[in-house]
Amino acid sequence: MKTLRFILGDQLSHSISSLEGVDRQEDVVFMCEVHDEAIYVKHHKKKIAFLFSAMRHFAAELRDKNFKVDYLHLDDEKSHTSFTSALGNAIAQHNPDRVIVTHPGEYRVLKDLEAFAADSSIPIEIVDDTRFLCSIDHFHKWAEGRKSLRMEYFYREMRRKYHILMDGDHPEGGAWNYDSENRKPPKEDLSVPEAEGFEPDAITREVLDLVANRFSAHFGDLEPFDLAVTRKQALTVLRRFISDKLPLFGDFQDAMVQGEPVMFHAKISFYLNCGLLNPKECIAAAEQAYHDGQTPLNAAEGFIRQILGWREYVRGVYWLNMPDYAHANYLEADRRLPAFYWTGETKLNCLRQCVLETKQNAYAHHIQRLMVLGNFALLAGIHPDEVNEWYLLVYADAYEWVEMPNVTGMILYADGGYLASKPYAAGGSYINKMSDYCSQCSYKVTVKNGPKACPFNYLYWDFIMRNREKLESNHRVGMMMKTLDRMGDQKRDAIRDDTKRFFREIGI
Ligand code: FAD
Ligand code: DLZ
Ligand code: SF4
Repeated sequence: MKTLRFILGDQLSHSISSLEGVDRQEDVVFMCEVHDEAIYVKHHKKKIAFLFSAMRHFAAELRDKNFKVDYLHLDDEKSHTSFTSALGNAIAQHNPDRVIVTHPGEYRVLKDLEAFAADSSIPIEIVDDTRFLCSIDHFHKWAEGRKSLRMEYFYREMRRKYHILMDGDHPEGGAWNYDSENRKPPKEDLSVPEAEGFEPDAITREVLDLVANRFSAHFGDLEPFDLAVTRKQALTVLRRFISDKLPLFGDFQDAMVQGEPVMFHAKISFYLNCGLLNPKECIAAAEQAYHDGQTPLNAAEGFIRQILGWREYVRGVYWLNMPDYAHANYLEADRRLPAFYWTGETKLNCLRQCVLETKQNAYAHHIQRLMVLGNFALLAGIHPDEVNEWYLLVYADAYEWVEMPNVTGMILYADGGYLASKPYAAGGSYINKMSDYCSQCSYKVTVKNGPKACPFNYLYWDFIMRNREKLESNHRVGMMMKTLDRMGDQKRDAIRDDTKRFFREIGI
């Protein structure tokens, strides 16, 4: 049976389920660069270049393995604007008996494919994405009947199921989680090993020219470009991380240092999410490093939890709750995103650093995304649509299945506490403890009110006051309510006045 095997840009794995049982003589692998995917949000230039280059390299590897590959370049004369028009054309051209595609990562793409399938004269089979350790069905079953879904319990089940860091029936070392050891502030003399970088080859150069010509109005710096674009290169990044950085990953997981955009993080999300790396091999590499005595348990467990726990969990939450999740706005946040999220032009040094690094690298590490950029969006009450769009387009690892739960659930509390047990809201002292940003800021982190005060300080209390009714039922915020009640009216008025003045100043 002649089969057209449709591979999307984030499915660049040789073991992808849509290739299972492939007949290299008869079947055709179809891949396409389409305009709509690049502009449905105006992705960072580096993100488009990364993905197109990785797609072209992947197609070349398949051809080397004697697959028949039909690859549509964005600048081909016969290029198409959407997946479905490109697919329709490929069916007409190759005349297959059926199409097989692996389940897409985004709800809108799934719906388009389902609509296309309903009108198609040949079967369009959408098969499970077996790269994930928890299938969408399994997550549905796990979630059934639970009032609230907590990542920690899901994670423990996954540890047991795959027997990862287990000592018989018990967690290795006696505890499931070593986060209490993982919150060290940065030391002054901290030396961060250099990350792996790769010279662009001819394929990447061609893509860089294409993106420079076609997407110059998009956010972000296209060059320098040194990302891995093949599986071989991505494996080098993983190996270097395991040997050079993993031992201190846990200790400095929450630390931020000016001029160190990656710290002890792996910077592998780009590769994991488009398929150049497989989550199972990343987990196995970290577990092996622990068993070989090369990395401590708090580091290996902390890293494994991100992939086996958080990554799988947010995907489950996404598919369980779409399409409603996209409209969640529990706190009724309605402000616009400040202009400095695009330019980096702000006196708040922490935000300036995180935005500028995002602009340069299409990357920021987790704590920058969560406790600086995300914390500000939460405290300022930015509308979830604005925040989701920003996160989806600025990061080269962003696909809706992973971006949206992190934004809507984790940073904005827009799902009312479904994903996060409390809002990740913090004043300036948290950022000061975990970074060196404040010593280089024009605001004073120790000052609570007035024009010199760190805006996070009054924004925090204004956020609590504004959302009091909605947060009161959360016992983890209860302490904050008591502190608020002990403040005098004068103090509360000063907080409100500072907040209003600040919002006026930044034009939101
Ligand atoms: P490391 O810190 O080295 O962690 C290793 C891996 O664990 C990551 O590569 C990633 O695959 C996984 N991981 C860690 N935290 C999470 C998490 N919260 N959710 C899912 N996977 C996780 N991650 C994305 O891959 N795409 C996104 O679009 C994305 N958007 C985010 C938006 C916000 C507001 C926040 C707070 C987090 C977001 N994350 C996203 C999660 C996390 O910040 C990134 O995965 C991480 O920064 C990627 O860098 P790394 O590979 O160096 O990660
Ligand atoms: C992000 C992206 C971009 C910019 N371009 C393409 C493309 O031209 N072709 C493609 O197959 N995939 C692209 N992607 C990734 C898709 O948006 C991704 O496959 C879906 O978001 C997953 O459902
Ligand atoms: Fe950010 Fe406030 Fe510190 Fe400035 S003082 S860097 S605004 S936390």
